[in-house]
Amino acid sequence: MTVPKYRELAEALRAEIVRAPVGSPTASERQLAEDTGVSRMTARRAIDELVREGLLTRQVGRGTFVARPVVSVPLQLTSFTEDMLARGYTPSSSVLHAGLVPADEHVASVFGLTVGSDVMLLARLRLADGVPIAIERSHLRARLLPGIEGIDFRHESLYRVLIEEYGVRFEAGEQVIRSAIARPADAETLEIPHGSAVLELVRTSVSHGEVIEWTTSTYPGSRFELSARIAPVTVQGSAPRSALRVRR
Ligand code: 16G
Repeated sequence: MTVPKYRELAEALRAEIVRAPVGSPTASERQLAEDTGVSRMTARRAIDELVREGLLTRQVGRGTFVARPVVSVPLQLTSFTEDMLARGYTPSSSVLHAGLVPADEHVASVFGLTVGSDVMLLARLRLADGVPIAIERSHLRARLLPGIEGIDFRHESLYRVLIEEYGVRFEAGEQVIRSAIARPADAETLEIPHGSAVLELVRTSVSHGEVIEWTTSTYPGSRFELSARIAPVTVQGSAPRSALRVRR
């Protein structure tokens, strides 16, 4: 079956949109037709398709713009793999570091371990359809996950491994969200300009009352939004803990 030309063009544009900041202008129909050698009709159909999908928005008399962040991360205990698949992207990872490290004071206090205990450090660049989306640095309670340092995480979901290989399922978690400026090396890895704003999501996941995972996910600020379901408070005093803390 041959793919219609406009679909091919829409696919190519989708790959560009995933990198583009929200609100940035896209090429006009005429420009697109000229640049790619397709008819204006084909260019229009490709743009129409992306407008229908909600990736682009048309503003009369102004042009077409990137409509909203391509990745909208729900505030739930889901994995990167699940989040990306749910949005129609193919997730993959490039492993930046994987191995046991001694817990420093901060890591030790997060896990309730003594300083110097072995923890697994897994640092990954996460990609969607081959485009860098986030850097994730996960510390994991190594003692409960024997052999985890030997797993090849290039093609593996951490959460799948935890559930299927180790029977670890998270029953609770806490997520802190903060803004920061990308470290120079991270900016390069994420292919964003030096000094760009990033969103850091720090997740602490708990199973059977013990912290198993402590992960910092760094996302380019221009490409993301977070969404959370707002539930009414039903029982007095049972509201989820949520606080705006001042960072020092
Ligand atoms: C998500 C989690 C991260 C977890 C990862 C596992 C956030 C902010 N963070 O990115 O804590 O380690 O999923 O993904 O959502 P994986 O199972 O695809 O490896």
